[in-house]
Amino acid sequence: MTRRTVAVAQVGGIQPDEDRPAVVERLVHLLEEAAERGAQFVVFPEMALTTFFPRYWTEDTDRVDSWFESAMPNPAVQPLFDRAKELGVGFYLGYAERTDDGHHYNTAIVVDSSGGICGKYRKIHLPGHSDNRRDLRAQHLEKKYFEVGDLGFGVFDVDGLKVGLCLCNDRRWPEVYRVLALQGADLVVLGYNTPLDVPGWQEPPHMKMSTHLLSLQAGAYQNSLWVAAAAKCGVEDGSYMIGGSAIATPGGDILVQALSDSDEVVVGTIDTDYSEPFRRSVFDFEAHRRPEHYRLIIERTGRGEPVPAPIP
Ligand code: ING
Repeated sequence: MTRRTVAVAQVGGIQPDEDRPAVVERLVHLLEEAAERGAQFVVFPEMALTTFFPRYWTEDTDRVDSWFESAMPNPAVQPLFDRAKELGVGFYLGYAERTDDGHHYNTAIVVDSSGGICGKYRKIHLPGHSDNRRDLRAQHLEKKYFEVGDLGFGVFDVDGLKVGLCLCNDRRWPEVYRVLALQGADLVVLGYNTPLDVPGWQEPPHMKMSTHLLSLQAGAYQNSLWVAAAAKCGVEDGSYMIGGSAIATPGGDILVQALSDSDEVVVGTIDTDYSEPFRRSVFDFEAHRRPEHYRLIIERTGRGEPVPAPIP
């Protein structure tokens, strides 16, 4: 059995002119509160160091470069790594990554309690568009600024807990949790930035929150694992993003959920034993899954015609 006290560190809006040291100071304060409340692992949001810049169209490469980290850790983020190590707390952090050979990813890392990076993920499901839709109130240009991740969906040992990583839109795709569950993940962690105003899909506002929570609960329940999700939320440069940071249980319940849409720490204790009854019954993968009938999931990308099924 592994019990781990996990904190989800929800971060309120980061304004375009907020510099890295100021942002990192906020993250350190959230980390300290989490540690004070017994947390051993802290989940920060996606792109936790900058404003959600994919809302802007720009061809100013210097401005774009200013949003990306070319090393991790780096001097601006080092205070977070140092404080976490002092407190003996591991963490998940999302940020925009520029590689030495010029690739750009929406990235997340996990750091263990000794301060070492023990896992990395580059976002695979990039929502939105890559063209300039200047007529829109808000654009969602992740396909312009980021390349599709090249690291797959990985599960990493973080101080004895098997932690699967993903980011934001990934949480809406059931394949993600299943691939991580098939690797034995005890806990899936993710950060997200979910604007109310997303091009092409103006669902009623309440559905932004309901589909977010549904995605966490379904992923957790259908794969008998814990899910911890941290929002960057509130108003950023006039654009509202939902909160709803939460921990979902392997039974599909919500263990804890943030109340606000600003900086807020929520803490819950997860227990890997709690997954066992589900894994030994309804979701005993070995006993019940029939991959030979799931071929279409791999063979097709989009919707197609029904597969002719002979009627015996
Ligand atoms: N954000 C959003 C998300 O999946 C989105 C994009 C919002 C897609 C609402 C569809 C509906 O939460 C990111 N960054 O993926």
